[in-house]
Amino acid sequence: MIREFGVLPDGEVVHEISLRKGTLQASVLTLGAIIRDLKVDGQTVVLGFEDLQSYLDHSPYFGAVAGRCANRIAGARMTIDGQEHQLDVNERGRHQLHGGARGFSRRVWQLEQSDKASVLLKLVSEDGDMGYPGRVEVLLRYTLTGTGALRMKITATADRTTPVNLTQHSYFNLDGSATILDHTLEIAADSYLPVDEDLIPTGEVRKVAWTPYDFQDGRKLRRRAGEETVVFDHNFCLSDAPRESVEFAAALEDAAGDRRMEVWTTEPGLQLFDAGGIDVQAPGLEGKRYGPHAGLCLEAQRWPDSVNRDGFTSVLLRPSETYSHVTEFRFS
Ligand code: G6D
Repeated sequence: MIREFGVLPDGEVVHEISLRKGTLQASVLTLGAIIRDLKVDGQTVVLGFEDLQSYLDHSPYFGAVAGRCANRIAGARMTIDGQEHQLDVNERGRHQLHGGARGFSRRVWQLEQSDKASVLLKLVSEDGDMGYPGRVEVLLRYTLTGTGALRMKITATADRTTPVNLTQHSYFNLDGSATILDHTLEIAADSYLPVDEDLIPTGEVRKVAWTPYDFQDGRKLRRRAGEETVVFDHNFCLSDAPRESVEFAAALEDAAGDRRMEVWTTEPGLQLFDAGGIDVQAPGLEGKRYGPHAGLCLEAQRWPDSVNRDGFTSVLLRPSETYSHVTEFRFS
């Protein structure tokens, strides 16, 4: 089902597409390719809003697809094939976050096709968009599968060499409780990227063993004694480079252990952000107030700030290549 969700100040119409398959129901917006709502057996498992204005005024990227380059680019600058590019600055007055002020999460995507369980969206990002070189065409399909998963498949091409690194930025909360601190999270990563005071990777790849970042055997998000100041807003290293097909990345279970979500992805990195700093000043889905730790993001992507790090696998997309990314959220 497709309905008009709202109209942007510039007159552009935002549509909502409702999908359904088995125990899953999803609502997708053409604004930012946002997953507005996702229900498993009738239980809402993501954070979102009921109205368009709240997305424009209050959303910390709820459910959106972040790009052209997800996460931070240090100094909002990069050099490609010897040419320096100044990107749009939208983070702490000096960096870029999630592709700039009008990144992909703030754009209205074209609705190409939809049926009961899937939707295909397209976005064209013109040469110079947010400071990036080259025109990029992105195709994204969300599918509810017969096996209880939401699958996102993205491909992109460019007419000039440019970085492309997209991620799905849903905030999950599997039981609707006030915080996810009693959810248990497992991440299949034996190392992570430490960050500086601006949350930008320092370049070091550090082992998680004997640190609060060891999620290999599963741990609750709630900080243990001595971890009171620990922040979870880091990239976990799943592999060095993208994989051909999806592999297990993470598993999240609600406090009672009744609902489980697994993340499977082709991407080499997983940004864990447990939203300690959010305090959303507008009612969310079902009238909920979203305070600190109301949900957590498991953002599959290539490693942050790769454009400025020789040691990280390149995120550059060349005109002869196709960017490809598949992430699945599997529920049981
Ligand atoms: C991302 O890692 C970042 C966070 O630091 C940011 O605050 C959030 O998006 C909005 O997950």
